[in-house]
Amino acid sequence: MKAILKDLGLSDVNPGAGTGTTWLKCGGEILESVSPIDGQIIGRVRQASVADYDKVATKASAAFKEWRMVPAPERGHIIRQIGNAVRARKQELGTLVSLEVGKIAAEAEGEVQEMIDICDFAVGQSRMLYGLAMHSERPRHRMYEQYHPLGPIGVITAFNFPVAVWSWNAMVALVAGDTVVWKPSSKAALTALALSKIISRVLQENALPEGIMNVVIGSRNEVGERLIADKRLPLISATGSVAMGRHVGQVVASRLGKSLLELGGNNAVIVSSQADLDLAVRAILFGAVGTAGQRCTTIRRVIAHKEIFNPLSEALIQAYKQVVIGNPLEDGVLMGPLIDGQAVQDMQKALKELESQGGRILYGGEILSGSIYDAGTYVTPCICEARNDYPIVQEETFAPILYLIPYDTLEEAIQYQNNVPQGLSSAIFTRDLHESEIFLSHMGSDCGIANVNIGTSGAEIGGAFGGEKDTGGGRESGSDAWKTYMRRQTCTINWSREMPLAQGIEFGID
Ligand code: UN1
Repeated sequence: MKAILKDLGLSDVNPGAGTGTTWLKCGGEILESVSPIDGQIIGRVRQASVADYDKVATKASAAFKEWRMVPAPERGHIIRQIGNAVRARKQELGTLVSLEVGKIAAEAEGEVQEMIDICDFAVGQSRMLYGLAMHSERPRHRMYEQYHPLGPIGVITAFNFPVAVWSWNAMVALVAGDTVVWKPSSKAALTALALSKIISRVLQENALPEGIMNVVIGSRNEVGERLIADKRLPLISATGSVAMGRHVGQVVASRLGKSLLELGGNNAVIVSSQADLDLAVRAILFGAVGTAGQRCTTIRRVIAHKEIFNPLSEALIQAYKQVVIGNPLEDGVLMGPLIDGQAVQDMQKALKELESQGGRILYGGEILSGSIYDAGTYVTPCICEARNDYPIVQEETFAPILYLIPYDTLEEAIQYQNNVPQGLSSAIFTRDLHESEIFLSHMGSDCGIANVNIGTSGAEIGGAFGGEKDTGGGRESGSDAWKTYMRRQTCTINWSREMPLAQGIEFGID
């Protein structure tokens, strides 16, 4: 462990604020990064105070003036180097992610791969920051739109994707000509520092000024509040719970800033009587148990046709029984610990509520004890029978709890699927074209992501990622999500020697 930390440039106590090239002597309290695998302290961070945050934001504002003048393809050239540097450290970064948040190695490296992929995407985007050209209604006029860099951007990220989700925002913001102030989750502070160090090296090698890529680790109540209220940051992109996003959205809106919110999901898979059940079981296993149920895209509900409800639940229980739970760095382990003791308690509380509301646990849900389990936060993944309208089913519990809900008609299934406050991801398993097209049509899923014959999680970076309703409405990562990180300008140029007005208005003196 020590060797990996050293290799990633981390020491026993690390400064919690940096401007890309300089690390601040921070004035906040010491934060211990505790591994959920065994409760051991991995390293420490001297957190940033509000004053430290202010210094960083000042640097980010100053650097924006320079970074925006670097031609976009040149910015892409820097991002290519960042992507290559991360490629060279993929395994070490993956291990740190496993140690800090408890993901199994394959998934931890998978999210580092997401960062590498978004870097490649951003390099390509650097030559494709296109605006449209329109035909003016006035003679000898030219009209077009262009996209300019927006400013220093605030990025708040959650513990569960400490590499990928930040990079979707940060790499796209960088290519857009923005500077970034990143406030990562305190539960994944070391991963954030390791990434920041990799990027610092690239920025330094290219003799770029400080303030382009900044990180601030500090308390949510002080540093977080200051960041979201900071008028210098025209856009705040925040990933996390609905409650957090509601607050961030309100504070940012009150200063008329822009916010990009990627909040909770309550993702369902409809399994039709026409489904390939084997395919469905494999997808549900990964979607519900992967990352120990701590993805915003985790499958939380399976809405199963009555005809296949019993065989499907039997097959899922058999599959769940084979899940090896343990140290996420060991071969063969499919599920690591939950992030912390609070998450274990939240899961237990949700299961109690389910039972009091009339639901039934079919498999799992225990807290594991004995040997390695005692020092960590391990549970067995859980399958329950439930109804969609139970209050607990309407909520996102960030744990591996899967609710099985029977349905009769596709119309009813879609109604259940949509009848929750959240709207992130959704899927249908069917071999019937008619059913899948209904699901994808405007009378179908109301989510930001809708899949056929694949699960709800594991989205590719090339698509726009995000969801509707309480999920917040933001879109990040691929497609045209880059536009959120830029300001659009409509330009009209008169190359005639006349002054015609739009709408044919005559106005003036002879
Ligand atoms: C999240 O949980 O916040 O689609 C993001 C997925 C991953 C990202 C999840 N690519 O599951």
